[in-house]
Amino acid sequence: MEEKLKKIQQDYINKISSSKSLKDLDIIFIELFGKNGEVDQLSRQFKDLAKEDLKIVGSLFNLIKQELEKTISTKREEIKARVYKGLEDETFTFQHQVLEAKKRKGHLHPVTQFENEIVKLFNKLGFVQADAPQIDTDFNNFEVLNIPAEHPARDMWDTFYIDKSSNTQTTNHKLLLRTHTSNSQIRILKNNKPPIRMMTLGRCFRYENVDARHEHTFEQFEIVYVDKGVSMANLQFLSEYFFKSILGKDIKARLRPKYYPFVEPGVGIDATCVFCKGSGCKICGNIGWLELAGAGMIHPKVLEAGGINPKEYSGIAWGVGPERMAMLKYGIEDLRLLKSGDLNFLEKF
Ligand code: FA5
Repeated sequence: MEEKLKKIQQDYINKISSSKSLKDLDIIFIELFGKNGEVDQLSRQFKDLAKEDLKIVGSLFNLIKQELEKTISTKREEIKARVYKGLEDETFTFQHQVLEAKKRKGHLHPVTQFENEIVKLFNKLGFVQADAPQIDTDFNNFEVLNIPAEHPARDMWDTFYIDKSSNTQTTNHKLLLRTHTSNSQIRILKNNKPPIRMMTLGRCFRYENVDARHEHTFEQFEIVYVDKGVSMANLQFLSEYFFKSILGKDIKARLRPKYYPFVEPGVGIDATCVFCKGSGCKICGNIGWLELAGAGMIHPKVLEAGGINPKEYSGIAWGVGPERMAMLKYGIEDLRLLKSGDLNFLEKF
């Protein structure tokens, strides 16, 4: 009986130490201590033993039983610790995989892609980027551009004003969300000497009746070109260069008189309608042309405000809506889709 006990002890110590999972240990525990298990069967044989033998075997039996129970419980803790650490590793791997998947699928917003294309195009002609703030003074956005308070042109560019109590800047001028990138003009003129070839890109805001072609928050791209002898011919050339490069070689530019207080003369610039190629359709209102930009010769008063002598230099300024152009380039029927955050739409680009 003693030998049998010692064999069981040795066999099960080996089995326990080589087990790999909590499930393995559960099986071993049942084999040993379950109903009809090794311990149960041995104890049933005790009744056949002599009293002296029972004393020896009984205490050995208890010792071995306790040892096996303890070995199982130690092994159980060891396996648990390993599993938890493995789980941490697995969670890390999972998070890593999610990040990798995101990296693979992400791409630039279609308007950003389009704007990068425009910037590259004008870089080629020597234009460099200038910056202007989205929150600006009434002075930079309107007054210096020949649009004093109460000027009727302000009605076209109503915007959102910043509450005076939250104005932490040291200016007495009203602060507002800029209505156009033309707020860059005075900064460009003041900070640079002719010849000047600069461009500004960014977000603008208007108190707008939102519809398929108008957003309250939208992008503009603007160029300022000042040198001796700059004329409307340069404007015509740059407009056509721009439209042909972006929308196709068969697209022409047309200048139409339009009033902007900060240019003289001022023009609206139309491109041949990309949908009907000029023959007239529903989208262009049967005109064959679509207005894409506003532009003109920089007003002498604005040049002077920027410290440039209008008798020596002349300049053109030109502002376009990249989202309106993207609508034409990609055949998007509603401008609002671009800022909708709708992935079904955005993933098409
Ligand atoms: C201006 O904003 C002038 N600052 C342009 C300019 C620059 C004139 C330099 C002279 C010299 P206008 O309001 O027309 O002009 O806007 C210019 C372009 O911005 C429009 O042709 C259109 O493409 C885009 N745009 C204007 N309002 C919106 C709007 N609410 N949503 C989307 N795009 C708009």
